[in-house]
Amino acid sequence: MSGRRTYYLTTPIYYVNDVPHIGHAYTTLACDALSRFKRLDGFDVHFLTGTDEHGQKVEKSAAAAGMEPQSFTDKVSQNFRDLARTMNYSNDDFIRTTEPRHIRASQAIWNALRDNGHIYLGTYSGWYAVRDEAFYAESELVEGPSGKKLAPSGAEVEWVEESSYFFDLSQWQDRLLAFYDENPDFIAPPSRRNEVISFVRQGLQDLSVSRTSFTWGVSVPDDPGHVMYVWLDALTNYCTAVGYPDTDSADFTKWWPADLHMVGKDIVRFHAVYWPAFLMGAGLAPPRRVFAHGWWTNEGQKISKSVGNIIDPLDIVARYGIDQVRYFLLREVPFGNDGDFSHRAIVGRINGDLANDLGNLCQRALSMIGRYCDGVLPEPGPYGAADLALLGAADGMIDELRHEIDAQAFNEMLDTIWVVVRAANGYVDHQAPWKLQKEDPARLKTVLYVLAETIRALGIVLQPVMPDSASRMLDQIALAADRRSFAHLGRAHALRPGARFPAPSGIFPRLVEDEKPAAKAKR
Ligand code: ME8
Repeated sequence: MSGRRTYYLTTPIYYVNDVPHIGHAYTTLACDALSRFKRLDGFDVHFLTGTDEHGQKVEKSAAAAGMEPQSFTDKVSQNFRDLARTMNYSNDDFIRTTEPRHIRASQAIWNALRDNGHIYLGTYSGWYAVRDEAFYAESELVEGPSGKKLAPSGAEVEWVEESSYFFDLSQWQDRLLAFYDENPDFIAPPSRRNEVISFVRQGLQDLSVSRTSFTWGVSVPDDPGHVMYVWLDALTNYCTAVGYPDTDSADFTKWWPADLHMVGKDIVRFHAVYWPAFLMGAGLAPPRRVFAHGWWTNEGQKISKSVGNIIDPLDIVARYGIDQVRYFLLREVPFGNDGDFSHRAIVGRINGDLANDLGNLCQRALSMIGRYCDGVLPEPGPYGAADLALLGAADGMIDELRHEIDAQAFNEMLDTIWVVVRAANGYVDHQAPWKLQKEDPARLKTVLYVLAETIRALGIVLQPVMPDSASRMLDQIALAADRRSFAHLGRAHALRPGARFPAPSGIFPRLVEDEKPAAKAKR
């Protein structure tokens, strides 16, 4: 474990042109699980999310809605805050790029870049995709079905010719390549790292960082006819939130550089190429790591408003339950890969992993303690090999989990936990407490105690992914709230025999596959 005990992590700030969907929910969920894990592991965590409210795309969406950009962004930004509540996110801050603290920080980073000689005035003529808020070289464009030029993302491009300030990105190729070389963990997973390195190796062009053909943005200091390029403004949010431009402040020195920027693979270039160059240009340290996860499709199709197949996280939470959705999203797909959302798959996970494996384990063990021991945790006798094996596996999980969370391998983390869940179910089958009850009451006590201890370890390590259900598991073994951190894992903090457990109740109900969807959640 590293000596550093603070952890600063961020989600992308989401555009307010649209309502939140499963993709946005996913990135923030991953950060939430990571934040909760680190807090339980004794870290001081700062978890940031928020909304990206400037730029041409938002300006156009506001106009289409017949609203002023500010009132439009106020309204849509609120949807993202509501999502945070529904999904049980534990973010410490929610930043909006229209806030005064952020406008101040964006102008300050501009000034730092200009003072350090990295910004000059010129004219931009080239291709721009409003949907991506990105400039593209002619060579990157592809021809769409109707003969129109498209960005590699499929977004339409338009020709832009206007006065613009530029950032001298072309000067950063060697420094960036050296930085990637010295920091092999900076970009993950490796496929994204290779993609970024080959993009930078091909050579970089200076980047247009201001626009004059619209006004919805942060004004360029000393030249208010220009607004800052929305990505320079947006990326700066990560610094704003921890006190930039007050670089000597307690907050900034405590949290910067960020430990992790979590993003989707669509925006890796902005985070792993432009952002470290901007930061170094402004005399600031680059973040420690950028993880670019994969893309969710819906029943095999790309999720898009025009296809009309957007998955509203509020709907699936109302239908399946919050922790069930949280578990599914983190368990189903190796983090970093693309994944497909299907109702069949989520029902399969809920019935298989949650109801059959974990739910059944808790239900069997706790109802036997209720029935055979009047709900009082029995005193164990001497442990045999099978008992020690299960207790050892439960205690031993945490080192592996730490390693997996630092690699953002959420699905592997859940696999590691499920190895113990399955071992515990196998232990119940082998030990057959229902027989011991008649044949060997002393041994029965040991077996039930070992199971309660295993449930304690499982409940503690499941809190980051399924906070409500895990805390209900721990309530059922009467574990005090102040004994639920990772520091309380292990035999030294074991449950006290004689503790009285409440009457057990099922935590993970089985779903019937053709069950009707529950009523739509209210926003
Ligand atoms: O890009 N699958 O905002 P955005 C997985 N404002 N993740 C998905 C997804 C999908 N189908 N769709 C979206 C922006 N995401 C900028 C960011 S940061 C300084 C500025 C997630 O609203 C994923 O994290 O388009 C992706 O990177 C992000 O939403 C894009 O959100």
